[in-house]
Formats: sequence, structure tokens, C-alpha cells
Amino acid sequence: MNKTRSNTVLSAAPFVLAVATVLMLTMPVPSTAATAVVGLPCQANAANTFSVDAKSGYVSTPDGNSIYMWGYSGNTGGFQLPGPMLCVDSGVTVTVVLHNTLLEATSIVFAGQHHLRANGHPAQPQTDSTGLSSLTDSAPALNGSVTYTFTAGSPGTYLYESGTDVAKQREMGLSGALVVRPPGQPDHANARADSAFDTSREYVYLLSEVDPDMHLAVERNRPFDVTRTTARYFFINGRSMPDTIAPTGAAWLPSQPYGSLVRLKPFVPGDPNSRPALVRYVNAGSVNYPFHPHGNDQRVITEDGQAVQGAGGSDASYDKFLIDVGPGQTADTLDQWVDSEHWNGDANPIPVPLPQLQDQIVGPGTETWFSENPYLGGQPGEVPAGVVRNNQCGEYYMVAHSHALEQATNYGASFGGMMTLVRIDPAAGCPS
Ligand SMILES: [Cu+2]
Repeated sequence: MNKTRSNTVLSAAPFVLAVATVLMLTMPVPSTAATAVVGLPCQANAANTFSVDAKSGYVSTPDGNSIYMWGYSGNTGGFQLPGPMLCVDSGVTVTVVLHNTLLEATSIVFAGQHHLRANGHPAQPQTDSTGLSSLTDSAPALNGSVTYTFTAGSPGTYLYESGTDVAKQREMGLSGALVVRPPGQPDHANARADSAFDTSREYVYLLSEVDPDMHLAVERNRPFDVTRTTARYFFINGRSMPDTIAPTGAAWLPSQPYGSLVRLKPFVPGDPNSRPALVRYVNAGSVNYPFHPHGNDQRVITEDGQAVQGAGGSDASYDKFLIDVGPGQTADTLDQWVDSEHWNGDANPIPVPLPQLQDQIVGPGTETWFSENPYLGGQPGEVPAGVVRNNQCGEYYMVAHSHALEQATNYGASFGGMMTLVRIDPAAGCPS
């Protein structure tokens, strides 16, 4: 959307404006239900023991398609994509029991973790008459199981995914995020003091893609050349825009539980409670996803589970305009709205006048859209009588999306796919 800081101005400004306009014209403003999930929807327990089923199910895409997927789901409830977000402390012993309901063997690789064991013995690559069949011990098809244990690695974010027939099974959806926290410091991203974040504003972007032709072939048990995939859908946490901005746990996305609408609060200088949000990027796909959060740059503080620091622990974190996450890689970033120039705590983050009615688009119902204006919101009394205001409390939205623009589509239709919104709430907060 429109930029207020010179370091974020894109050469593709017309595109950005187009995105902004399209979004304003087509997007319902996300609602925050009373049951809204605050913070990361972690699975965590004192025993650090988890049980997941590898199973099949379906996800929906914004264009009305339904896609056959495989995924790691909990033992209770239905299929979900991606796998549960597992949260543990660094150094603890973690147990993950994988139960396999699929028609072929599958497994889980826990990259970056230590002392990996499977069914009590050191985890090993598997071979058969054709050569390497799995990067680690697998659970046999049709109700086989395997129990993995490991010592959680250094604090950060990790991908867990299938190590069996990886090109196929990863594409089918067998992946998830593992969050490792510094012991006793759940409000820090890593062991560094400067990694503190607001725990009510912690997010995962698990990025992946789907070739629906391949998924249809797998569903119908037909052969498919996995070296010839052409992705048509691009997911953040198993959803495509605009589903990405729907709440976590949205009832109408029963197998896609995780939203990715990031909510920020403006930075308050001198307030020790004014902490940034934490966004954890995980690439669960096979290509790079050059992800661009508009507005302020994000500060990269952890990469692949390692704090970004130099010799002697010197701070080597850096601000980044575009977070380019490679396959299997992760990056943790602090995200804070710093705009003391324009935002002094009042409801309107950008001091722009409300557009005249003739510059607004009203309808098709009672809603109003302000074209090409960075400020979405009129408050009661500012908008014409009988017209619904565009936002809830004077908040402000920016787009965040893959800058490989074919990844910001739903089967070729712009804009969608790997795209979400960042919402900046007024300093006083929102009632909901
Ligand atoms: Cu952009």
C-alpha cells in the first residue's frame, strides 16, 4: 500500500497501489470474534510428548476449489493443514509418536534437533532394493507407527517434514513448524536479551505451494512425475489470501486452522512494555518465497534456529525489506510499527482527511471503500449516515506477500495466494 517511509518505497509502486486498491475493493475487513486466538496456537505439554496422525483430507481454496492433501493431524478431531505447531523449550527431551493412516510409509525429519532416536535406537536413513527409501525411520503404511525422541535444539523455529519420498510427500502437505523457546523465557525468541517480544503478537508463516494436478493424481492413485510439478496455489499456514486473514480457528475453514493476520501496536518510546511482534517464517516448499511485509522493515534476529550474532555475542541482527526464505529454512523477525513522525497515539495513524463522498465507492451493500487512500477508517460521525465504517477502531492495514508475483495468485488470478495483511492497531487498542 502507500508508503510513508523512503526505505520501503517500491519501484513497483503502481503494482502496490493496484494491490491496495484491489484489496480495499474486494476484502471484507477481518473480524475479531470474541473467541479470537491471541498469540501462537501452540501445542505444548509438561511431558513434551506429542502424537500425530499422518492422514489425508481436503482443504479449500478461495476460488472454490477443494484439494486432496496429506498432513500431520492430531489424534482427535479431523484433518488439518499444516501440522500442529509444536512448542518446546530448548534442551528438553521431546517425544513425537507418528501414527500412519496413509497407504504408503511415511516419517518425520526433525532438522536442527539433537540425539534423534526412533523406537529407541539412533534414527537411521532407510534403504530398500531401489536405494535410499527414507531419510529416517518410517512408520509403515496402513496403521504403522514410529516413536521419535530428540533433544530440542537451540531456540528458534524449525521445519518438521516427511523424510520419505520427500518431493511427493512434502508437496502433499506433510510438514509443520516446531518452535523452540529459551528455557524460562517464553517472551524471548532466542537466548539474547534483545529478542524480547509481545507474546500476544506471535505468528508463524509456514509457506508452501500446491500443484493440484499432482494431488488429483495421488488421490486417484495414478502415476505422476514429481519433477514436473507446476504450482497453482500458494499457502501461508495452509491458506491462501483472503482466507489468510480469517481468524485462527475460523469455523468455515475446518481443516485449515491457522490464520496469519499479523497485528502490531505502534511503538511507544520509553515504555518497557512496548514490545515488537514476532513473525516466524518457515519454508515448507521446494522454491524460495521472497516475502515482503510492507511498511516498516522487519528485524531478522534468528536464522535456522541460530541467533544472528557475531563473535562474543555481538548483535548482528539486521533490518530487512524482503525476507527471502529458502526451502527448509526459517527466519525469526521482530516487527514493530515505528512511526513517531506521523502517529502520536491518536486513532488516525496517518493524518489524512477523509475522502469526499464522491471519491468513495459505496456498495454494493451499505459498506464504503476508499480508493487509493492509506487510511481505511472513518469513525462514527465521520462517515455518511447509514454507511458502515470500514474498520473497527481506526486501525490501519498493510499487505504482506510473496514478491514472486505468480505466488500471489490463486490459480493465476491476482491477487491471492501467498499474501496476508498486517494490521496496526491504535495505541489505545481496539475494543475487540
Ligand atoms: Cu510488496
